[in-house]
Amino acid sequence: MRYPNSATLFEIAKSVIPGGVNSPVRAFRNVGGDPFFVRRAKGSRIEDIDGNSYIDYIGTWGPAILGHAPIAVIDAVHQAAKNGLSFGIPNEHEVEMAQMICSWVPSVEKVRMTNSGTEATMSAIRLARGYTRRDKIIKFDGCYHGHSDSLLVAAGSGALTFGEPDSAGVPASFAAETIVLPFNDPAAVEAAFARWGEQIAALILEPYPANAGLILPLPGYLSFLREITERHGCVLIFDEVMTGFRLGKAGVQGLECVTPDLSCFGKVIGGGLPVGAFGGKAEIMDWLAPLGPVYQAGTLSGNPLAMVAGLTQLHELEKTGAYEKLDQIGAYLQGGIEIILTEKGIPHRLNRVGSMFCLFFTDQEIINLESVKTQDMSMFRKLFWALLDRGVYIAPSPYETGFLSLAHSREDIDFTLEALEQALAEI
Ligand code: KE4
Repeated sequence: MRYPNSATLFEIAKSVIPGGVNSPVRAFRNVGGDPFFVRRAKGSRIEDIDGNSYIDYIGTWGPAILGHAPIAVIDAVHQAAKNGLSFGIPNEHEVEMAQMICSWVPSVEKVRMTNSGTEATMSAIRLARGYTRRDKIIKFDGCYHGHSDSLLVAAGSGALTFGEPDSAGVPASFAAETIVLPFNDPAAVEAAFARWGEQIAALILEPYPANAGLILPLPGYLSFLREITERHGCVLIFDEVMTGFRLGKAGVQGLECVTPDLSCFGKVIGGGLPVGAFGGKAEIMDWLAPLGPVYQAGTLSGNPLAMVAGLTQLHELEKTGAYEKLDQIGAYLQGGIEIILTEKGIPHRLNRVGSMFCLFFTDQEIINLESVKTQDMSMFRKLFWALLDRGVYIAPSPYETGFLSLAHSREDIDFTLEALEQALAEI
């Protein structure tokens, strides 16, 4: 069925889908106005049903690291689909995926596939609670780990976008087991362990928080978290749903040489199809059913199409220089933006690691959620629309992180920088 334009389709969507979207951040509520509807995507570009084309700096929130619709992934999924769409029976592709994750991420001795990042983090928390027989968990203000009840407390991403970091519907008794601390504040962590030490099952974090914009840990902070959790018998969980396989073969834990007990993954390992995974020490993972008493399951977990899509994508990333290329194109974008904003005397912080970046209109150092909130939101909203009008699509919220892909060319970056110059002149 073809619709005349996004505006008409959005009205229809709102009549049958809450808010017209299947995930809140897509609703453009933080920037005002209505979302467009996409018709197709290829490489670094997306096209909407209104005939507009944009350079895409979201990449479906992380999975499209090769760019959209990479032919190798399309072909592999097409071939696999001919053998069946889902089995609910062990299949070779899920074993190959598990072997690949264990091979790329040294801290992962065993791994279980899920169908989303939310399932991965929810399951990792349940596993840590079962393994330690403790109930409390620590998370950090602004970190987003999906929408499971225990973790939808002071969350980032879409929750933060709507200023509702604590969702309705989460029983106070659940939220009471979640201790929320400011990021990059060792004293706060020390105090929490001094008060609840032996009750804390797990400490979970995005090692590079990217759901309140991109925040980087202060030097030594991740090692400090590793030491204090070790000291208290607390399971350290790195949520690398976004950073895993994006910032290098071993994600942040590879860059920082800090080894968590459990890790969560998603996005890139599904090649755009629904996926999640959690893994780590076999001693902990073996507490999962059917071996152990911690139940966890999923009809489509390890399904052949998501596994084949993810495996094909990872094999492409294994090719020489893939991560170096991502870093180079990221540096080219960062350098260009810095020159423009510095020349115009616009206060800003631009955080970037490899192909992940985030621009904040503030002169404050970005070290935690509070510093993120000092940014000029109005300036961001104006820039979002001015860039969209010029064919550049950035995240519709200042609490998100931008992504580059191997399909982004220097010409795309030059086009983007020109659009930025013009946009800043307008707003
Ligand atoms: P999903 O359940 O959306 O697959 O994954 C949840 C999740 C867990 N952990 C981290 C670090 C994540 O970034 C996410 C999901 N990321 C957001 C983007 N900020 C998904 C976008 C959306 O909610 O629509």
